[in-house]
Amino acid sequence: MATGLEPPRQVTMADLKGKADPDWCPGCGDFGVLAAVQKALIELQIPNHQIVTISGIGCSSNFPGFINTYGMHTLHGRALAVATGVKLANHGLTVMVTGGDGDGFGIGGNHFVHTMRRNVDLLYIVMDNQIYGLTTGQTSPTSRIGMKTKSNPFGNIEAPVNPISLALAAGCTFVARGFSGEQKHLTELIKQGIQHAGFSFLDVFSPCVTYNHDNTYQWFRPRVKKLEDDPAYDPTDWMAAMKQSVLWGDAIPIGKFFERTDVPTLHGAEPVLKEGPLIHRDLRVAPDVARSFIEELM
Ligand SMILES: Cc1ncc(C[n+]2csc(CCOP(=O)(O)OP(=O)(O)O)c2C)c(N)n1
Ligand code: SF4
Ligand SMILES: [Mg+2]
Repeated sequence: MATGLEPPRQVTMADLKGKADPDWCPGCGDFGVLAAVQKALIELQIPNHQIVTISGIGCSSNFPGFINTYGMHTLHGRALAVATGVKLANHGLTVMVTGGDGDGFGIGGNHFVHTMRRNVDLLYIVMDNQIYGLTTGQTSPTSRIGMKTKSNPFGNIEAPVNPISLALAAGCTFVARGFSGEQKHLTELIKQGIQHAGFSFLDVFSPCVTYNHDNTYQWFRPRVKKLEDDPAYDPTDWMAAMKQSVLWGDAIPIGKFFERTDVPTLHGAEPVLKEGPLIHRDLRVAPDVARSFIEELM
């Protein structure tokens, strides 16, 4: 018989397993990201009723369906706007946004920049496969010059977005990059991103094994170098982070590029939220006040 005095139950993988199994292609990098997120939530012991996972549209954006938290599968490129609303309505929740490079840096590029400058307290994980996976292999904003895709059969001619430099320039307060082939390292970055008070951006190399035959696991593995392996690297140094962000070639840095903790979060700066989350407040308007508003507008 339950007495109500039992210690809180441990969060386990069984709690976080989604009701639907992922329908990603066998070998898709997104499996590694899902496993790392679940592991991070278990290590942090955050109960799933306190988590909301929000996405846009894409293979990667199907993520909320595969994890047992509250969630919303929204519109292409609009997940960050919805997540901002969720966080402002109840800033007691852990809010994660999950999506792809097309969703986040193409159609959602505008929201990406403004959500960072507002320092909305959430973790944004981009499963960056440098291609549009769901729509069967078109050029994305992070596809390299020369890459042949369904939409650029003679090779991409547009310079790619550099998500890390862009995040640093937009004032993002936590900027990191992971690789789905480096599970332990990725899990650690996810934990740090959740714990950071402010906007945490995590770009993850998450290979699309079906449509991107250039940026494969085999291509990334010898190139990725962990910033954490260099004891001289200081993640509070913005200039050093910017310098690392432009490196691409035989050595590609992964890890925490930058973090600062002196910027207020959007909900922390908003005077209306000082008394606590809106969700716990009585926001009803008294009938006489409502009537006077209506009369003023008539
Ligand atoms: C407004 C709108 N425009 C275009 C589409 C078609 N569309 C769906 S997903 C997608 C791109 C997905 O690429 P990405 O975000 O990189 O995700 P991935 O599938 O690679 O994980 C596009 C163009 C759409 N659903 N809605
Ligand atoms: S098409 Fe690519 S991104 Fe989509 S599930 Fe398959 S491997 Fe993953
Ligand atoms: Mg993609």
